[in-house]
Amino acid sequence: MNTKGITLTRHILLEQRAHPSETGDLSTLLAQIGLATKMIARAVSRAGLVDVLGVTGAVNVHGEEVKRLDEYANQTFIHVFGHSGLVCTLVSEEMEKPRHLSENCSQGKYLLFFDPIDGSSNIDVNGTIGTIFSIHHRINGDPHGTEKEWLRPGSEQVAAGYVIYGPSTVFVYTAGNGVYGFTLDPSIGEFLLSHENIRIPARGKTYSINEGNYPAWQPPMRSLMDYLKEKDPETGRPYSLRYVGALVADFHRTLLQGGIFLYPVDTRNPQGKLRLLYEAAPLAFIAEQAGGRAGTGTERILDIRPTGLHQRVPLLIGSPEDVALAEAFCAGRKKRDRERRKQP
Ligand code: AHM
Ligand code: MG
Repeated sequence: MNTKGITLTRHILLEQRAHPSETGDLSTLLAQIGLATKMIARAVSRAGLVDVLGVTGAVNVHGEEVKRLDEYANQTFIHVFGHSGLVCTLVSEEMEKPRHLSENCSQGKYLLFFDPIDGSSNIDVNGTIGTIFSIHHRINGDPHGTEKEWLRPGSEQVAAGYVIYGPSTVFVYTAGNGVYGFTLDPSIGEFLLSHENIRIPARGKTYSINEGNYPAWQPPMRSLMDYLKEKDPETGRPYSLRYVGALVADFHRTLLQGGIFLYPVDTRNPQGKLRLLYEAAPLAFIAEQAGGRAGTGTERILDIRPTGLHQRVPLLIGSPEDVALAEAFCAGRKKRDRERRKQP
């Protein structure tokens, strides 16, 4: 059946009928994320006209300045889910501690992890930004939740997704049965199916990384970047560099066109920069569902058992062959292979 053009809500209901292990609650929850992100998209589209540009003056748990739009988007999620009855706990990049929505905890079955505005440094220059989310089941009835409940590996996610606020607003999600994308039609205020069953190409032609950090990387990462820039048409090199500086935007391009996004460890970020629970894990779930791969260089992202809510990890994500190549460099293998080939 051609379902192109159907609404997000209808798509979720059809999916649920085909895979009935979840109740209608997950559909409602995803639809509510759709509502929250439509509200954020409206603020983003009028950012220069309404009072959402600039900083609040506060500093978040990561030591970063909180932008007004970060605060607005975070509050929007809290308002939308405050009376939903579905989500007991919210964990956000903008909140040091989990936020319990106690009125929901008697029946709310889910935990929601989110980065309300990803790519905040793009806000004031009308650059692309996004929202990322990850949904887990609660595992016990404790009304206040426990660390054990929050610190779960990405492999246990029920659903995950992101919204990209670019020239158009696009909602991409997986509930473990493929990856689907919906474009917001602002004239009717609905997300409509535009990208059916997204599959990532096996390899791409671009790499995406903050090259300004080159001197601060470890030697294998520098070697990988040198290798990708060498001319060798047989292996599709040199690769082109693309870097928006908003993970959602760089990942979305990589998902649709192939290639690799990397945020490795460096001397300033010895654990990596990106956060596991609401940045790396949800995108890793989407990447794998689309046939891609996501790791730290030595470990699969979805296997990591978190030790802290705002834990950071190195992230290598994208086309399976490109990520495998990067992992070979991290393990010191590729360099040796190359040197061997060059010997007479
Ligand atoms: P944010 O969620 O606070 O905006 O930070 C995460 C962002 C990612 O979107 C992006 O990939 C990365 O940080 C860019 O970092 P850098 O400016 O160091 O290249
Ligand atoms: Mg972010």
